[in-house]
Amino acid sequence: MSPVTARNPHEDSQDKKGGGQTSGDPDEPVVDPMEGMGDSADTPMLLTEIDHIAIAVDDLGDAIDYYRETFGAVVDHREVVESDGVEEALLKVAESYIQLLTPTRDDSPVAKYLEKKGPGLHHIGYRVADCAVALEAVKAQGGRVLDEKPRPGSRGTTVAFIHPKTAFGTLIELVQE
Ligand code: CMX
Ligand code: CO
Repeated sequence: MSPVTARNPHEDSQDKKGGGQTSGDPDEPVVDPMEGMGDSADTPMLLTEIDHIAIAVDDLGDAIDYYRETFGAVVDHREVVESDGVEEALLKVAESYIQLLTPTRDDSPVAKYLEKKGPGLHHIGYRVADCAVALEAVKAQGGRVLDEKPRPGSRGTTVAFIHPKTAFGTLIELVQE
């Protein structure tokens, strides 16, 4: 029998060693192969797709060239979001986007990020059916949010950002198309 089917995840096991995935080393912690695998009956799945992966860059043109020349990925949408102090270029990958992000002014949060960390992964946008519902779900779980209410994002979306502190260090954006 495979390790995944070997044990009932709901059992209050005194004998986890019998079913968990181990190397046989008695000192190694037992891994529950079913952990996180959809046994939470009361939490509906709110994420419908990866909307975008945002990458902070110093020079938007250089980054666009890199993606075109290396991967043949081309710009699908370009927009300045003045209220956020950023310019974005969206490159479509299947139903998701790579969002190349650059600051439009010195006090932009993305300028601060680049100064501190240099170019790189900035945030992940998870697509949701209803941004307000997803945001309330985050708050109900004690998650800290950066946007108390959904607000306009780029290309006519409605978005809200979640504080990375309560999201395992990742800046998360909820995106409703
Ligand atoms: N990764 C991890 N942590 C980050 C982070 C990142 N990329 N960016 C910010 N943080 C941290 C900060 O260090 C700060 O931590 P502390 O509270 O511990 O000091 C915290 O997150 C809050 O950051 P902030 O910049 O001080 O908070 P603001 O409320 O001023 O701004 C946010 C929050 C998310 C709006 C801003 O940081 C940002 O990223 N703006 C750009 C938004 C954007 O991409 N707009 C494009 C349009 C939207 C879209 O459609 O994608
Ligand atoms: Co984004």
